[in-house]
Amino acid sequence: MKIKNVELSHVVGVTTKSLPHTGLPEIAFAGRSNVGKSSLINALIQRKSLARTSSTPGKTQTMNFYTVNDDVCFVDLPGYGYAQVGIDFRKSWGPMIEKYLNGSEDLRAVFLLIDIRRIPNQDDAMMYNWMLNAGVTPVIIVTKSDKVKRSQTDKAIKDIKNALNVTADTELFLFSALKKTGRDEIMEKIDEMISEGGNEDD
Ligand SMILES: Nc1nc2c(ncn2[C@@H]2O[C@H](COP(=O)(O)OP(=O)(O)OP(=O)(O)O)[C@@H](O)[C@H]2O)c(=O)[nH]1
Ligand SMILES: [Mg+2]
Repeated sequence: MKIKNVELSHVVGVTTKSLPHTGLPEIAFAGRSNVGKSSLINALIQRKSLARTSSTPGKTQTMNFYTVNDDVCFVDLPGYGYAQVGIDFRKSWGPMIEKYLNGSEDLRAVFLLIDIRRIPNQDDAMMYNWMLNAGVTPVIIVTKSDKVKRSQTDKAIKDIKNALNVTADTELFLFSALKKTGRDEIMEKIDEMISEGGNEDD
């Protein structure tokens, strides 16, 4: 997919009453705070900082919908698991994200991001198992691959797969926002998912 135009088309906060109906295939980006969700979206859409990133965890506090070429919508979700974010926010995000994940008619896939240096925790496992149960295509993106030596990459991936107990058909991509490793492969996967869209009921 060639990126022609990108627009922040919807912002959903905890007080937003109804979810947007984009009518486009949606791909949501989930994962712990600071794992690199917004950075991955920027790399995919080839914009330096349309999705706001920060070295302080808890930057994204709303669900931000980025419409790409009127073909697909990327949904940047607030990260989970960061205690410093006000407790009220944390309480309300759970239901907000859950409502979206369970209620969106257009959700095509969820990309679960895992930091290459961290063993997935309970929240990650819950997210992954939710995807399997909901019948949403799970894709794992191992982020910040530039942070470990190449000789340690295979072991890190193996540990992540083991901790999540991944199924054989779960796809996994290695990604670095710094080096853009994996960007084109992930985009190809997205293209594939979008074009498969019409045959869901087969
Ligand atoms: N070295 C390196 N740093 C990265 C990479 N991806 C993201 N970062 C850094 O990690 C920090 C967090 O990135 P974000 O993209 O804001 O993370 P997020 O998951 O959107 O965080 P929240 O919105 O707080 O949930 C930033 O300082 C990024 O520059 C990467 O591939 N390599
Ligand atoms: Mg973010």
